[in-house]
Amino acid sequence: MERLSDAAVVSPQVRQPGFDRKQLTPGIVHIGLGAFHRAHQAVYTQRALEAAFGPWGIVAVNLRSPEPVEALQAQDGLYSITVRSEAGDSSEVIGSTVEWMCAANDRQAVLHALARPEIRVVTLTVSEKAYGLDPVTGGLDRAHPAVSADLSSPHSPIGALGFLVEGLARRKQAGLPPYTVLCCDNLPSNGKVIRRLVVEMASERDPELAKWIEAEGAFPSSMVDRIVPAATQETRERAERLLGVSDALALDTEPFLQWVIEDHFVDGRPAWEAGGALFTGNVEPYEKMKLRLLNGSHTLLAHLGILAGLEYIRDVMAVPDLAQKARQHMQGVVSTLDPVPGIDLPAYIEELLARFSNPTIAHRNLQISLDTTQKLPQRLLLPAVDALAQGGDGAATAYAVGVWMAAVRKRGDLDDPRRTEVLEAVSRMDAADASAPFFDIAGLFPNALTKARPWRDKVNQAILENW
Ligand code: CS2
Repeated sequence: MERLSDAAVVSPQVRQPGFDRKQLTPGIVHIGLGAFHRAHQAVYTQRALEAAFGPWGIVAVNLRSPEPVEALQAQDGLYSITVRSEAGDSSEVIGSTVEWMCAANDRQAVLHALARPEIRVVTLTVSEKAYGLDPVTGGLDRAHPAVSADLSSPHSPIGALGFLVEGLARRKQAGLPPYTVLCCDNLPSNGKVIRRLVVEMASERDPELAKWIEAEGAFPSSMVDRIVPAATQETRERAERLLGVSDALALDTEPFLQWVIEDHFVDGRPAWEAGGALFTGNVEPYEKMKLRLLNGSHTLLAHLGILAGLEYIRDVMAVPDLAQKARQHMQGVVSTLDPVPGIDLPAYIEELLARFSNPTIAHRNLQISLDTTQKLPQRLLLPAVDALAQGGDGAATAYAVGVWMAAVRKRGDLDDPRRTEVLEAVSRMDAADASAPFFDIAGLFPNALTKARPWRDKVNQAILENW
């Protein structure tokens, strides 16, 4: 079968980039060439280029694996997404990517790209664990492998922060303005968090560099949302049928798409609003809403599914009692949210339940359970602290945390950067106070929860229900 490329003839039902790719020049470096980026920021950029063409092509950087980079190379930077719902499937070729590179294979190419004057924005989707954020201090986790490597060899970085800092240093040296750093990972106040980490890393090598970044840089926060399961052989076969050519990077995704961005850029940005992005002065209420309602209940559903031996989120949602637990979770944590401009929270909850139930989206519970120790704070623990501070009992969050503990007890193979510590806690679990060993995992639980006996009793109850 012929492969997707500039020259390939794609089925006429498939939407094509509505701009002249030959005229497209780079303006953005994106770090983290995963499925989420390809079905989110790259799609918004395509819409922006269609509505207001400009120098905003994407240079796609993958930090470690060369695979997606080689696939882009073989396909002239093109790939497809298939938006799936009960109403049917609709495919589109995405062409907003103009260059591609793998940092592990060619570090200098990435550093060179970051220092090019025409690059004005760097976006990131590298996952929560890649930053090296110490959850207790909010600063750098110096024991994080990439952080410690990049602190000791700042000119030959391996991690996301190291590349950001070395790229900024080269720009300062060249008399260029910094690029705007736009974090698109599921962390609260993600712009502020990354700014602090970048400044801290920069100050270790050169306090002047840190001051320049603080004074001249911009790190807008953003809330990103789209459910994009990891692609499978079935995904690629479906794309091949719909496109009439093969696509090694094909993805399935849901129709829903959202991006709320703090409008603070050093030197311009694409017209992402053309794809429906919302620019605002304060992203925090949106981030909190999404992390606590969507991601929090996702973590709950994934572990309920794992306990029940179910493969996908849609399977969990098909069991009325389990779907009801997701609803109860969201209704329980909604009181910890601030009002969100333009959003009706009860309607948002109903929409989430419908999205989770989409029968055409095969989102693996095991995929969502990846790295749960990195996700718990923003999804479940901070909302628990807020609920207790408001005089509530935090029952919803306690239940979800207990279900995670029960799931790791049942399945020792759940992947997590702190898996050794988690398994050590599991080995000491005792029905009398089943959650106790988890509270010894350094820096995981905030003090306010460690001290909250009634909340911990509720966690224990949830574990015993699933013992
Ligand atoms: C999921 C998210 O894997 C996970 O932890 O909760 O990837 C989720 O699908 C996205 O944040 C939706 O926007």
